[in-house]
Amino acid sequence: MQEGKTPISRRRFLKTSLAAAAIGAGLQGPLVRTLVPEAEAAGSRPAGEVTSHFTACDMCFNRCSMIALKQNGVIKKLDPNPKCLKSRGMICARGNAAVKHIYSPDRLKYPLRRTGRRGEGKWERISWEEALDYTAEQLLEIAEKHTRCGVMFTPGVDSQSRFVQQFADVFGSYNITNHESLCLLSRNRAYLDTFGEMPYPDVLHSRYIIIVGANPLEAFITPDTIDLIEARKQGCKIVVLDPRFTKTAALAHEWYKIKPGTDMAFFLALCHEIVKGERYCCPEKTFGYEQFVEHVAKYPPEWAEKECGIPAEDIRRIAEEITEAAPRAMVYPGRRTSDYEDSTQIRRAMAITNVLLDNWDRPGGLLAAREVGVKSPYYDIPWYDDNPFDRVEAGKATGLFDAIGSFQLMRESVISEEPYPIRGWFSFKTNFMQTAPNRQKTIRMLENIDFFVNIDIFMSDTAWFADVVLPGNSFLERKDPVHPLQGSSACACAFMREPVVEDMFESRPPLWIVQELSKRMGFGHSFDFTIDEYREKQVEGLDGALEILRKDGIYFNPSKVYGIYAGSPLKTLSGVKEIYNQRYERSGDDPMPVYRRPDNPGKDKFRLVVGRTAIFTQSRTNNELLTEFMDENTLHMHPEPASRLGLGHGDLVEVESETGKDRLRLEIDEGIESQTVYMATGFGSLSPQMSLIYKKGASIAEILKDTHDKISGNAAMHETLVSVRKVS
Ligand SMILES: Nc1nc2c(c(=O)[nH]1)N[C@H]1C(S)=C(S)[C@@H](COP(=O)(O)OP(=O)(O)OC[C@H]3O[C@@H](n4cnc5c(=O)[nH]c(N)nc54)[C@H](O)[C@@H]3O)O[C@H]1N2
Ligand SMILES: Nc1nc2c(c(=O)[nH]1)N[C@H]1C(S)=C(S)[C@@H](COP(=O)(O)OP(=O)(O)OC[C@H]3O[C@@H](n4cnc5c(=O)[nH]c(N)nc54)[C@H](O)[C@@H]3O)O[C@H]1N2
Ligand code: SF4
Ligand SMILES: [Mo]
Repeated sequence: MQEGKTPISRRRFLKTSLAAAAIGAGLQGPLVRTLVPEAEAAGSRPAGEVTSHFTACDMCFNRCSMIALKQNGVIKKLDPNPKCLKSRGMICARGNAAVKHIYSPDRLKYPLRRTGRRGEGKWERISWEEALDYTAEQLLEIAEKHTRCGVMFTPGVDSQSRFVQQFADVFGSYNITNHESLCLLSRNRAYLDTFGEMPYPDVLHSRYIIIVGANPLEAFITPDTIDLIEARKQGCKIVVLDPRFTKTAALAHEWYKIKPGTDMAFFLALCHEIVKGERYCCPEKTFGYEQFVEHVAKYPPEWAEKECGIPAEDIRRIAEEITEAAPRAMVYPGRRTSDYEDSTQIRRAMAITNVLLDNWDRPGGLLAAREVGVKSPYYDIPWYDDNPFDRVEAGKATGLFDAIGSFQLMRESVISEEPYPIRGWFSFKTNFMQTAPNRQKTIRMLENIDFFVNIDIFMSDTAWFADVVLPGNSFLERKDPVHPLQGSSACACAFMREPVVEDMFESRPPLWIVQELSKRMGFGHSFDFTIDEYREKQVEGLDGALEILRKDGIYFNPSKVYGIYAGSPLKTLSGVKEIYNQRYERSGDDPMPVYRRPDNPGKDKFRLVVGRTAIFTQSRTNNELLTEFMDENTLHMHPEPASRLGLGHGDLVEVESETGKDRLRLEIDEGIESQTVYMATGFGSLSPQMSLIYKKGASIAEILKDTHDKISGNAAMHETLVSVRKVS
């Protein structure tokens, strides 16, 4: 292995990264000079045998199956597993850069306890024994004073999050939430309330795809990202609506620089045109078709043009083209929809367009969700008489998901102590200081939290404010349960991880942490199992699944892909596709989507929108290989308003909303709508131990307004209006 301080060059990294994407690529020699002492030492030994190990990437939620190549005890390279159909045998640059995720000098090494004020950065190293005793004692004390629901849990989304969830359940709190209320709940709500389940798009076989408020060529979703490129090669037409010229827009045949927040106008007009033709929709398979025809009569393309800026003749033509291509046509459902206060209704308009295209359960359309049949072993949840009736934010949004709730609404309740106090926080693998809008409010919430324990592999901004920080182990060190990945039946699969290397420093697996805590808290029997025993229970009835996982690293059991519902009722209230939603009617929401004009930003103000880069996952920017591509974020602004405001490329600017402000450099961007500005997420870190991003660029979480979608309670980040001024 290469010694010395030279970091890998950007060009060399790109080359290796692309090579890794080629199916079956072999070992290309040492990739990274690690910064971990053991690994450094190993590097000076004679080259040992290279061994390969199945794992699955954990750099984002896609969890592409991977093969890790190890030599002298050090991970040298990560390759894609060609047998993984869901990821189409690919790993992306982030996956490849996972070597720097595990071998980062910033990794948390030992349990720490805060000694100064919160956020002051004064810590003492403590033993695991002490950390566990103290945490157990603090949690029990809060339960004693404020009931079990007085502790809230954010268990992350990970193969072992199930154990953190189980720990929260057995401990007895209902106040459990994860990142989903900052991500996709409004989309899920809309599709569940239309089709009875969250469908998976059959991108590969589609002939016409409209993509709105999504950017799958940068925000990777497998297999969609890869299939989109393949579908285009096969002649699929792609139309993109986005206020920014994204990579997906670059792939598209047509891109409309839409005014943000006006998508529903486009879809209502599109439906107005589609129902005139009555070509594809089958009214007998839907609930409320007649009412809908009447409803959209109010929304002709000429009206929509004034709202969203897309010419009426284009809307008419797209309606014609897409009905021609239907049922092998779709409005892509997208994923992150934490954007507007009527986000569920916007996605309902998109879902209803899919209903009219009659693409449900058919090739090139939307497919039924399926898992391979991995079981969730049963556990008892005790009853606590003194617990309150419901979760703390219950009833604060009409279509809140009972099991997930809403982080923002929960945060309001912690601050107001209504309807009851929450005084403890147990967090695993989430970083809400960077990913929840209004960072100052999260800091304010902590004033009401007596004890906060955080498990991470880095001193994230959130860990920085904790009372006890516990070092988790990374995915390359973990032995994980079998993990099912939901998809269409063509893509549903399962994987499991074996440790590629041993736990580094004093990092420990989540299961071990909750086992140790449970023993101390009197419910150790609930976690009296090993991962191996757990896996056996998970795969009961799946013949040979564990052997296949050991042999191939991935398990599929493909079945019928299309026509799964043939003749049988959907899981909706009416049993058919619901255009008119009766539950919404009962809860006082619009049973069919009604257009709400977004606020005009006003003179010299802008709407701040959020969006992914292909390089980073959410706030996980502190990676030496990835920051070579971008080491701070910039504010993207169209040249016209920039020159009007006297701002130039590279100027330091202050961006201010009603929520907060932060500073970063300006980037002139011809591809952005003129009243919209954009910056990447995951910069302007408060924690000095995120050494590559500490105070680099701005934290968008400081600026984003923390309002929410009125139905699902999902965050509504794009409701943020900002002013921008030059800092002299
Ligand atoms: N590389 C990478 N891949 C990822 C992730 C990652 O962090 N990095 N994260 C994963 C996760 S958790 C998720 S949820 C998905 C997210 O996947 P997507 O939802 O596809 O990603 P976003 O980048 O949030 O896409 C939102 C797009 O909407 C545009 N937009 C903003 N406002 C409007 C509007 O009013 N109308 C329209 N039509 N467009 C608008 C934005 O400019 C942006 O391009 O990506 C997943 N994949
Ligand atoms: N401004 C803005 N906010 C957003 C978004 C956005 O695009 N912009 N996107 C939204 C979306 S779609 C989502 S899904 C959410 C995501 O919200 P979060 O889940 O809070 O975001 P991540 O950045 O993925 O944070 C994951 C944390 O887990 C830690 N971690 C990584 N690997 C491990 C591990 O193996 N073990 C442990 N214990 N910890 C680990 C990381 O260091 C990091 O601190 O953010 C939402 N919020
Ligand atoms: S898309 Fe990239 S980061 Fe996400 S799981 Fe796959 S390889 Fe990892
Ligand atoms: Mo997400």
